Amino acid sequence: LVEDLRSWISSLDAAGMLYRVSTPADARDISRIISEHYQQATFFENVSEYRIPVLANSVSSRKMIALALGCGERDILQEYLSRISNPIEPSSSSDSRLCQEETVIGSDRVDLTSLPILLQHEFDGAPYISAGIVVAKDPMTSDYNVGIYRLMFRTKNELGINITAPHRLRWFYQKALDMGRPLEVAVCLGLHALDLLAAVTGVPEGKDELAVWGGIRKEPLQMVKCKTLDLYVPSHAEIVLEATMQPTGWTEAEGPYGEFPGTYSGMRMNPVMKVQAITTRSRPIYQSATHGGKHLGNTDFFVIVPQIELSIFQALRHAGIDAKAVRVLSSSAGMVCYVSISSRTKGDSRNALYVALSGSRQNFPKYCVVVDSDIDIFDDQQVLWAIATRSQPKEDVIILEGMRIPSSSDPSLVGPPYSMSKMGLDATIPIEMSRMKFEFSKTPNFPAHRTVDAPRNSEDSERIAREIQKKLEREGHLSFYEIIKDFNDESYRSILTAWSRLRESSEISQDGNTGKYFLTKNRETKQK
Ligand SMILES: Cc1cc2nc3c(=O)[nH]c(=O)nc-3n(C[C@H](O)[C@H](O)[C@H](O)COP(=O)(O)O)c2cc1C
Ligand SMILES: [Mn+2]
Repeated sequence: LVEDLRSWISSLDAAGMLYRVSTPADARDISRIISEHYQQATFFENVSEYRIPVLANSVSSRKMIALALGCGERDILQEYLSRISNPIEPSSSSDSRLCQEETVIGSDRVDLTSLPILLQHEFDGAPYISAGIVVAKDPMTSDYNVGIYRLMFRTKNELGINITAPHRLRWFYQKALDMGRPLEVAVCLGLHALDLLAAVTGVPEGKDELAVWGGIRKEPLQMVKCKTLDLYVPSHAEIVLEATMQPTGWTEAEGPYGEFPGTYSGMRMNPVMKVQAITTRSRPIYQSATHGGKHLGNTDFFVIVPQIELSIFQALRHAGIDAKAVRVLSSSAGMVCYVSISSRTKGDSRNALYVALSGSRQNFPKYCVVVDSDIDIFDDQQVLWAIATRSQPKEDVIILEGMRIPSSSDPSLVGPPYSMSKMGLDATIPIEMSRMKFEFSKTPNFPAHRTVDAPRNSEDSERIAREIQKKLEREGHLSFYEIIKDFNDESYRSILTAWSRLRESSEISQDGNTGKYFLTKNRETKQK
């Protein structure tokens, strides 16, 4: 087997993205320690009271996703798209039963307190399993769905599950409910970054999510049948919880939870699941996903960012816009997005804003800035520069109202029912305007030259002055840089002295419009 949680830990370690804690850590201190080292993944080799190590924050940056996909940070979109476009069917003939090396079967024997389930935020309703990939089958069609859902610890064998958002698992449960039947679910815990990426990718109705998962891994998933459910799960999972959701509906209070915007979601009414078996690899590793807090830019929310970027990118391309790059900022909880485009027609940038603000499957972002393709949107300073120099608020801001929301966890929303307004900022140079005045002031880039040590003498500067005259005679209007770059091997001070002489004697003049210089006697004849 190639890619599992253990290989991911090694990859992170080799890339310097892992903070390793070898001394025993108390489960109560773990969340704090993780957040103190937010720029890395944290691996607790030894958790007091538990024989189970913990990995967290392991898909929390663009760097980590690029590492998992084996590509550069700017190539994530293309790599992700190419993997999604080449699905690979799972393999059921596998005899690998890694995730069932140890089993506890029966809801009376199951004990969730055997897992280091963390209290992640001060006011969370309870400890939460946060990195569980929930696998389920459509009760009507038997199509598989996977998704990551937060799971609230209730009792030794009972978990709350948040399925309030209109995600696919919610519809599966609703169908089972309508049929008066329980829904079987398997919670897979402890997987590779590529698996988490696959779990949030989502597929259109009727498409097989397991094949897309295989495509993202670039190899067939090795599936193994659950011990007590009619479900298959990837055999390389560290831990699998086999559970059923009873057809009771949304009857139990769930929450609060420190959600991805960095604030608490309020209470929700939600179903619960009863865990009837726990199967694990031998010496399993527990995985936790970070959420919210002060360092939003470095939480495991990041795993969903490529999906949002791809969704916006495809919508733009579909709308005939030559989009070059899309960046959703994790530090904004997905609410701010930068898009760079190459404008072909007047209106491209405006259309791009409307599409980016409304075209993603997940309804992100809230704010979008569109810039020209000469701006590197992965550099915040360049984007701010474009905003500062290429936009006028009155002309270039659009506000859209009454739009669908990405999540009701946004504390600024008013409702229910919820809808939101969105803002677009066009920081592109209008296509009809000259690009000249928008250009960067670059540093002068003098060709290779020798350094002059010798003290300057007045003959030198006299000779240089004459040569400058000749050059202007030949070439007409030139900038200061254009003039002096040909005297590279001379002393800089000699050149300035020569310049001073020419100015004193009024032999050269500066054009009041262009700032370029010309020979005074040639004012009329040599003007460009
Ligand atoms: C760490 C993490 C936790 C998440 N928790 C939830 C959740 O509790 N409820 C939810 O509806 N979506 C949650 N999501 C988003 C879904 O996993 C994601 O939208 C997925 O594509 C939904 O899958 P589905 O629509 O195929 O069921 C979470 C995502 C991440 C990365
Ligand atoms: Mn899904």
